[in-house]
Amino acid sequence: MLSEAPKTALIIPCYNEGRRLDLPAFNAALETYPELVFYFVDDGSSDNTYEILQNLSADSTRVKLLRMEQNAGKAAAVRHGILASIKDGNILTGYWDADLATPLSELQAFIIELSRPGVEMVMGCRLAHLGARVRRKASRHYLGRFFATVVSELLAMQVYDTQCGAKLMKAELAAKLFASPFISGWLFDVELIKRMKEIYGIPACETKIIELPLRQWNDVGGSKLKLSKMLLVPFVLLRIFSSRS
Ligand SMILES: Nc1nc2c(ncn2[C@@H]2O[C@H](COP(=O)(O)OP(=O)(O)O)[C@@H](O)[C@H]2O)c(=O)[nH]1
Ligand SMILES: [Mg+2]
Repeated sequence: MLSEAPKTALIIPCYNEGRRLDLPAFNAALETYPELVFYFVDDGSSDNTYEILQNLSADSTRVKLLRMEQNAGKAAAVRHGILASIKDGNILTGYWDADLATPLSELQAFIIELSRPGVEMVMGCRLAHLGARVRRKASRHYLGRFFATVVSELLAMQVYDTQCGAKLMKAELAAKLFASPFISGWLFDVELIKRMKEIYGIPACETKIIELPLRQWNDVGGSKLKLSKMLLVPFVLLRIFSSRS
């Protein structure tokens, strides 16, 4: 643990996560990181997600609970939480998938990277390598690698993994990147990098953004990403890259 960790917010978007939320893991992280505040955003869930989160937030002042009246998609839910976390004066803010596919034990490495001069955004990177435990189904891995290669060509930047659901950044940067709504519901990570490139240019982005190879990443079952959404990827990318944000 860092001795002087900055006030850090993690937005946890939750859509029908009642069966996947690992409450002990979230509570353990609150003990490990005294400066950490969770912002859970219930995105119009139709299961008992909101009730579970109400109980969790009743037990800690460092668990905030936000709610979208209707299901608005991951991008809108994350944006809602990020804007609230900036208003509350957090120094670092970011988002983390509710299924904890990236375990919260990885967070410390993100915070350490952000303490290095010039670093403004840290993105988890699912790079399977010796010494790490990164396991993905072969189909998701190859689809993911194909997608990442196309996106890095479109961005003209060597990004290895835009879609990992664990990202942390300086709140000052987040205020710029999340200022306006996103085109896409769940490819907004690509839009974030595109926005950053438009603000700072490629050379600066290559030092301000760090991809952090995770030591552990688990392919948690129960993904809500449906094949129908995957088939729309080319069209969504076309919209993203033909627009100016
Ligand atoms: N707000 C919101 N979050 C969603 C939606 N669908 C998925 N999520 C959240 O996005 C994160 C990743 O979702 P998951 O189903 O694990 O996707 P995958 O691991 O990328 O296949 C989780 O925190 C989900 O609760 C949605 O429609 N709205
Ligand atoms: Mg997942």
